[in-house]
Amino acid sequence: MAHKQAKYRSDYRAPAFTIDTVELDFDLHDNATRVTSVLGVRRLGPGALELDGEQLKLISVAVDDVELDADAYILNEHQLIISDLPDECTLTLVTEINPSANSALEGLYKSGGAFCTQCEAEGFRRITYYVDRPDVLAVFTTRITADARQFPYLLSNGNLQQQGECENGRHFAIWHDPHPKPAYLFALVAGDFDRLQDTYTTTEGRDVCLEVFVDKGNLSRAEYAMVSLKKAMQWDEERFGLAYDLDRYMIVAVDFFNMGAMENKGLNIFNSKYVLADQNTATDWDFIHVESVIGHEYFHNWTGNRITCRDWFQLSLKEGLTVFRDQEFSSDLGSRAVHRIDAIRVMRSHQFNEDASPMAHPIRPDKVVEMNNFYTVTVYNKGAEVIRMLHTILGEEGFQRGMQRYRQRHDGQAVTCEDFVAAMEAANDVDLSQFRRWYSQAGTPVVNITERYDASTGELTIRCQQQTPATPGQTDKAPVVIPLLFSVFDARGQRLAVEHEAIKRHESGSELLVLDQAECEFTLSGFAKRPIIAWLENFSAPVKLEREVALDDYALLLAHAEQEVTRWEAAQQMYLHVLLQAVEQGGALTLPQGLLNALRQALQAPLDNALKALIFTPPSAEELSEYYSSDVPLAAIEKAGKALRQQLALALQPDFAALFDQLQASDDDLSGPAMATRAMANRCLYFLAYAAPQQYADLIAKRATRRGNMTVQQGALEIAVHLELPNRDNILASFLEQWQATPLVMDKWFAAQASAVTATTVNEVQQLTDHSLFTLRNPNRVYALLATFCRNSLRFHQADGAGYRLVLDVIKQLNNLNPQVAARLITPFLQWRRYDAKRQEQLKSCLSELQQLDDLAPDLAEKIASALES
Ligand code: B3K
Ligand code: ZN
Repeated sequence: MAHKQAKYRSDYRAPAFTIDTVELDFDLHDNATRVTSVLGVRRLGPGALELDGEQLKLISVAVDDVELDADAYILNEHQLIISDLPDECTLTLVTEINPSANSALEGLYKSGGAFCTQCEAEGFRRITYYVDRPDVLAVFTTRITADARQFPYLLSNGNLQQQGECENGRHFAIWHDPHPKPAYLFALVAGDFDRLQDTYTTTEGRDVCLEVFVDKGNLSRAEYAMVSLKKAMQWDEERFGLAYDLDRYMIVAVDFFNMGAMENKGLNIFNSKYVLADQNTATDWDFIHVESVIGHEYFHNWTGNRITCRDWFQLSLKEGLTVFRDQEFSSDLGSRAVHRIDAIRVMRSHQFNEDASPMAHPIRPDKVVEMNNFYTVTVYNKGAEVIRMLHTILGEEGFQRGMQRYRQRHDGQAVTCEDFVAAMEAANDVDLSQFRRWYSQAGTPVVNITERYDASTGELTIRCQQQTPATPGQTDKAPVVIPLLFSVFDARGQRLAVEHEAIKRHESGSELLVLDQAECEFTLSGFAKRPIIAWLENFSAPVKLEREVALDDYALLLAHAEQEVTRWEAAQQMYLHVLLQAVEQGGALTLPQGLLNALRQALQAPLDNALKALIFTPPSAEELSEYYSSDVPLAAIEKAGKALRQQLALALQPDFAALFDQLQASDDDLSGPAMATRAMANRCLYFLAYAAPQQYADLIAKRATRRGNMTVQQGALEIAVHLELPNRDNILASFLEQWQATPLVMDKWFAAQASAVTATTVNEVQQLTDHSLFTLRNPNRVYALLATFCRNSLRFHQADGAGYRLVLDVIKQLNNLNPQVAARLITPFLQWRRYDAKRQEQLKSCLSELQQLDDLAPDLAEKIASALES
């Protein structure tokens, strides 16, 4: 494959021609679908009309109904270029595509028996020739023709205008979307589904028909998605003042989908994983994710669709903002602390890792080869943290004022991150010049804080320093704007007031100090004794905090801090302190009495059980690894982690047992408290089984195989597999027998085995790639088994290299089948520099082997090049 050229953000230029109207006609057939596209084209500036196209068979081109000879245009592998066009004309293109052969799941493809599309970012060019860039906004009309029996539903964006019968048992439908949109939001679905229908009346009085389409027989598993959709519509009206703008909102669930879901205008297409849920088959977290992804795609209708991106470098404009919105949605509806902790964990275990990798990029990247490689935790999750910092600095009212200004200025346009920041700035009369560095600088800033208490004066002098490490292509970093939320406590855990001109009381209840210099020092006074400070409360900035750890201070915060996130953070810092110390000593660990006492107290305290479950989840091996930039001491990390869990289990066994007996929730109760109860019951059971495997094996087998609630079943299955209980094989076999016909549940069975840290893990994962229920063609299966394994760093990096070879082999196959999925699996190879010499050699040789493939996909090529160059 020809080497794909990099694109640079600074090279942006408006296109020579735009497209105002598109009339598409699809004659759907499995192997040869004919697409006729009639484009209303208009000149914007000098130059030829450059249409993008990939893997298309061009049948004909006509300008104003006059067919062009082949010498009237230039056709190459990626483009169709037509010069000498009038300033306005109608272009008619006929192409042919083969949806059945499309295993990359981009463009038009078959998922099971249905036709569906995925066009973001650059998939529309696999359907027809087009100016496939997000700043070309057109009004689409789509006619679909297909066999009536096989494909009773023919769907596209907007409103249904007409439908009817054709010859040969075929039928047609015509859809019209009045809102101009970029091609990446185009969608088409044809298939046979069960349909759940409902209505919603917006605050503006619009009656909206809501429809969820799922595979036959799954109607009852779609109800939660429908409820979530209505909640999202109402929430966006109440919190953001944004109402829906079409008469119809459709969601279609498909089994073959590379990502979570897609916000196509009026016709969302979802991975069935984020639609189908009932308590028998979905865990409590699955329900929460369904709600949040349904919300996310719905919220895109304003942040993404009505106001879209000028170019793909601006992706975080819609994704960072929409993730922030979905996080707020989940937090307003459920436990704010639990959702915040979830987001913090994603940042610390995945985004920090990406920021330290050869693929590190700012939330608004400057250079892209394959756009699909930039749907990252940096663009999405760090992007959301940047929006959250704006929210922290401006407050809810100021932030909403900025959102209104953004909408007034840019509704119906394709804009930039700069436009968003400028709207926030104008609406609040503030200067955000320095804040903009968050958009341009990659890497995780490190904030170092030292405190000096002077008992004679009662003064506390605080010194803060910030520094951002170099990342590929960015050696010099300037200081960023860091909102630091914190609270001050006395030695009994009472909150102390703070007075200082640089500090203000924030609406969250914390103090707010905005750190914008490389360093600053300030003095607080009036403390009879040394005060204790909880820094970076609520993870108020995506930074790493460095400070001297006093275990007792954290014990105090765990017991007394007002904010739940601060309590959880205190526990995490205590674990980290003990674990990192142990790793330095090769992994040997003895739990300090202070930590044990603090945790026992937390276990008995009247805290939310969901929070308790998180407090009793110590940092993962992956999170610990983040503390080492070279020679990651994997063996010591494994040993220390095991010792910590075992000693916790033994020391607190009676407490876990007593609590476990009290934790009862009925299987069909999906309320917050019931979910919290199940979460903590699973944690208790984990530690109990650790302490006394024989004693709990039967109970765990019962829970793992009793149908009724998947949180209970999956929790027990994981314990049995991860702790290698004596009845583990029987449990796996019964679970398989029970759920073999339900792929989304089988994914949990695959993942439980791929996430285990046992002597047999690598072998078992290898064998599971040949399991009859496994296929590389379905992304969900690949993610469940292999992406899970790739995140299992203790086994992926197994010293003999067997983990590497296993994944390498899969990546080679996926390079041809589905490059997007392949590129996701390569992530852990990129960081070869962080490991010892032997592993470095092995990882590098895997990368070189891939690089030598004749037909290496650009998705992989870009990542491999960055890893080997850096
Ligand atoms: N916007 C889509 C992602 C499309 C991915 C393209 N490779 C889903 C989302 O963020 O809502
Ligand atoms: Zn999104």
